[in-house]
Amino acid sequence: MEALLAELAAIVGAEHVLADPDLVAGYTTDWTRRFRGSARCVIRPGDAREVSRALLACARHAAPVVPQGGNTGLVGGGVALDGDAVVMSTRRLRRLGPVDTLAGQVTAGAGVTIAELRAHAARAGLEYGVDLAARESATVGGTIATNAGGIHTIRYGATRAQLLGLEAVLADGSVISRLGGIQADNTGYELTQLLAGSEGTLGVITAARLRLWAAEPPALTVLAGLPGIEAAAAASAEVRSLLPGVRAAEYFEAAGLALVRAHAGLPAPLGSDYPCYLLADISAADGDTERLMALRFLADAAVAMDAQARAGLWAYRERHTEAISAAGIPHKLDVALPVARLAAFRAELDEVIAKAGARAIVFGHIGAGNLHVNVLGPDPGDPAVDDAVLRLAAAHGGTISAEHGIGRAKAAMLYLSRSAAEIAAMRAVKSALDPGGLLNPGVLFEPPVH
Ligand code: FAD
Ligand code: 2HG
Ligand code: ZN
Repeated sequence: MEALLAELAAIVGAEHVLADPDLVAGYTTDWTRRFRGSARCVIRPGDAREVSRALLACARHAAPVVPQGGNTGLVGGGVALDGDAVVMSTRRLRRLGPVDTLAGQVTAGAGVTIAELRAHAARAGLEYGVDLAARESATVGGTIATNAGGIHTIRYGATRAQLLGLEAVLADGSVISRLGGIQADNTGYELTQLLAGSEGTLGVITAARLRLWAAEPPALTVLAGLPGIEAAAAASAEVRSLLPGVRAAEYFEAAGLALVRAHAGLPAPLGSDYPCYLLADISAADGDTERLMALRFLADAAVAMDAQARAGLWAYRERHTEAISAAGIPHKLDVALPVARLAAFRAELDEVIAKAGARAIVFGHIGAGNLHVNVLGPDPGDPAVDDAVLRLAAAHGGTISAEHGIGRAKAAMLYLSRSAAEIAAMRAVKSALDPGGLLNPGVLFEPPVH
């Protein structure tokens, strides 16, 4: 152990090797507090060359490596659970290139946060397509590794769709780099996309070349009260069919709203209470506002046009995650369903949750068919409710992870969404690129990986 620490200190500098348990603790507990572990140390390399040399040193000492960005992941993929591992924090990889306005692209280091990237693009009159409530901490590398979705997925796609190339270090220390930003490039396997969503199991991403979009005019935000999820899905579809500029279509329910209001001290958003709510952001062109106001479901709705009022409405949706965490340690089950199955899934979910003696807070990105089922009550170590909810989603033709990934939380249940043939192919890729199982063992696949 001492030998490994000395080697790592020689590579990244002693000040960037953290072994003091108090300092390491922040890197070995996840954002939800459901996953707590320990690590030999945390290292904070400053560039791809240091990442490469550090990976080789860890391999020589048989120390597994857990890549970590902002540690906002919600499936336990970025924290070391057993004390042998080395956490490799990418937060020092903060190079942020000038915005290439001709191509509408930018190169960003893996440790740049989404808030920094979005602000950088905005200064050039452009927009980065991914945004999420964890924006102040979530990193470029972490969002690529999880293929993060977020509030604008229905407008711009998930992180994958923003990705034109990346720089990454593979388990054997080799560096792959495609940061040239060439959009038309048919030269064999698409390694960039292979690493997107790989959750730190195939390589350590050190930088990325990202697509930027033309900034849209300030959006209009609408919050409407509705009688049920079916009505919310129908309202979301109605807005999208009538207006081209829908940037977000989000969903939450009375139980979540009550938690958020109590936690944040917010007033009721509308004159009456409703079972559920649709929050939509619309980049309205001339004439669209009148068409919007004519929509039937807007019987009781708040409409905000200026930034402060819009933020006020968004708080009811965006503060769900923190309000739930303040109430307990949640089981986070992030499913997506065919939109036509949402109502049936939601009705049966109540029975599953009642059987578990738990309570569920349900919200999400309804425009993408994505529901975040947060279950409070069961012990953090008890997977029974996870199993039941994910089985229910699979039975309705849904996926067990819409945007947060598989991580450690769902590795044992990957088979619910992927066939045996697919899992075998995925394991073959893992074994080819990381034959020693150096990177993030236990994430995505249950061990052993061979
Ligand atoms: P981490 O949590 O540090 O790591 C996540 C995974 O990526 C781990 O498996 C880790 O090993 C791997 N990883 C990290 N960096 C690298 C790298 N450089 N190279 C290789 N592997 C790496 N997610 C959504 O999709 N949509 C949302 O709307 C959303 N909202 C959120 C709101 C809140 C309040 C919170 C707390 C989380 C939210 N998340 C959301 C989840 C989380 O923010 C995303 O999963 C995000 O992509 C994680 O980024 P991170 O930098 O924190 O990564
Ligand atoms: C969101 O959409 C995030 O707010 C977090 O994906 C979801 O806390 C959650 O379950
Ligand atoms: Zn989400």
